Amino acid sequence: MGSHKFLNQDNRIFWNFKFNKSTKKMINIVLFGPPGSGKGTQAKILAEKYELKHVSTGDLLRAEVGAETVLGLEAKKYMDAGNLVPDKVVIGMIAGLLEREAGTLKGVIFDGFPRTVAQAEALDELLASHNAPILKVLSLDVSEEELVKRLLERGKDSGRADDQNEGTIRNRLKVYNDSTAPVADFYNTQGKAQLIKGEGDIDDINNLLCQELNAFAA
Ligand code: B4P
Repeated sequence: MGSHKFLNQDNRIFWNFKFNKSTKKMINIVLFGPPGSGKGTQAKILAEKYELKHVSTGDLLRAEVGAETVLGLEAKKYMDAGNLVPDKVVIGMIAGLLEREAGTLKGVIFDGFPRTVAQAEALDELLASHNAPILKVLSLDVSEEELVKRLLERGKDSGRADDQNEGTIRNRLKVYNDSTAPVADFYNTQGKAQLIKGEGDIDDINNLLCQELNAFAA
């Protein structure tokens, strides 16, 4: 069993993360929540702290859009309207990534995936073939008004079409309530979901998330 030490801003070691090198069991976490809840923000920090791969389907899709691939051109119309890109496309992207990289990774923080129950079922199957299930689903809890405020604020300089107007943002929240919120129930029945307060200082929220991940650092 190897351990990894991390430094906080005062350069004090605050975390010993033990990774079982003999079994190479992956540490796979889902960061869950509505658009604007801080998934992307927190996933970046956690991935760096724990040396896990940050997999954001939103970022992967935006890269395809930017490169004007066939997949990107198809995805763009869904994204700009605040709708979900079809499951088949997103699951295919994740399957490809795991196929290429799973053997080399300590673990993954999934950000923005899964977003439907069909995606969650597909992810369970994909990970079963690597004998590396999702260990924990950390779900960020933020009020709808705060979400709208954050996304409109980001829209001022993100250049993201889906952050530009309140109608599109409200549609994303409706899609979340209709299609994505049931994913939390899916993981609840597996006893893996944990609600985390997602409002307040970014560092304070990060500390709450770290406390949960601590359970895997025995
Ligand atoms: P994503 O890129 O996942 O977009 P998001 O949900 O808006 O991002 P996120 O929630 O991570 O943003 P964050 O809170 O970090 O998806 C975009 C689109 O891609 C989807 O609508 C869909 O069309 C498509 N897509 C992606 N995945 C898919 C899938 N699996 N299936 C189908 N379609 C898919 O940041 C929000 C803002 O809040 C930032 O400006 C940040 O600075 C700020 N913020 C964060 N924490 C804060 C805090 N504590 N206080 C104040 N502000 C905070």
